[in-house]
Amino acid sequence: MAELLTLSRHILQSSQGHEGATGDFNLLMSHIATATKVVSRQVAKAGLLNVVGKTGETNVQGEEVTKLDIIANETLKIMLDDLPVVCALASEEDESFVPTRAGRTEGRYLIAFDPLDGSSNIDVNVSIGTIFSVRRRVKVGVPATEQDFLGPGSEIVAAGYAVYGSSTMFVYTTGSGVDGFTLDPGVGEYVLSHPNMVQPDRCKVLSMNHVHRARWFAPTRAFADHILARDEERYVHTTGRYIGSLVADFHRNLIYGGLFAYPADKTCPEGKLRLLFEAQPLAMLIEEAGGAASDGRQRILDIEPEGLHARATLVIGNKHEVELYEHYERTHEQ
Ligand code: AHM
Ligand code: MG
Repeated sequence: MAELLTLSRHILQSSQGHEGATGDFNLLMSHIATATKVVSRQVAKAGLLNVVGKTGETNVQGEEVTKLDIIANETLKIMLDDLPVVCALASEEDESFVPTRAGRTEGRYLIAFDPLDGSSNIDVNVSIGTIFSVRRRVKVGVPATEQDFLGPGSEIVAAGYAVYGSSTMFVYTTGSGVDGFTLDPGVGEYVLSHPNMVQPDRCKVLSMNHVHRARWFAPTRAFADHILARDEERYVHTTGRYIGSLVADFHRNLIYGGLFAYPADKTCPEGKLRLLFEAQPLAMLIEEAGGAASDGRQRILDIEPEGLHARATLVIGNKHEVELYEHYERTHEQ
């Protein structure tokens, strides 16, 4: 039998030899991974547990909240609350960040997460996921402030996601490449299945919600038309795929090559996706995998969010197409 490299061993191996490595960070990563296993089980059992469907409430974004959203959010918070190394947690589902019980003043790390991305797909058995990022606090010994979360994405020390699909995968980076693990439900462990993930440099997939075309600004329309015209050899085999779960669209494009774009438009002038909870972690992952992420004007990782729930245009995938999008932003009037 071939030797299986589990996520816990991988985390341990990756940190060996790192100067100042205390084991705290490994513990934190392992806790995040374990929390996603619990969410994965909840997602798998959703229909059975009668937790599918809406609660009838709206979240801070004014969107309907599904029951699983709440369950995933609570699960992550409970599982990360007793880690002394974690100072505070910020969730897409909560208006403010929450200090942890164990590390509220001394904890060196802050975690931001979207507990269940793609929640409109829960009721219909379509892939959804959890997205997270970890940053180090500048100052310890005092309670965290919202400002501590609002640095540019370039300050993130680890980012990743779990995607709950035909199998559950955990993909993460600590700044030296991207590795993907598949959950073996028999042993309950994430096992290395996609070492050193690099996005292929081909635009196999274009992921945009073309139904929104009428509300797109001119540069976005010009960009999409450029690719859809298929005049260039590079786009002859490009196809369209749009799941409506960012994390699943991203995961597919990371493996196949391609671009995902959710632009600001006439209805959402700030964009829909959240900088802190969605754009920053995926931007770190794609850059580590050889791709790029932009808001059309600048690198996502250079933007400082104005608040926990700040939104942005997200254009993410192959460098070539990200630069093409930026070209149309520069050269076309809105
Ligand atoms: P969510 O975090 O509430 O699930 O919302 C974000 C989702 C993304 O996963 C997805 O890319 C996008 O919203 C889909 O939006 P639309 O239906 O407008 O295309
Ligand atoms: Mg989301």
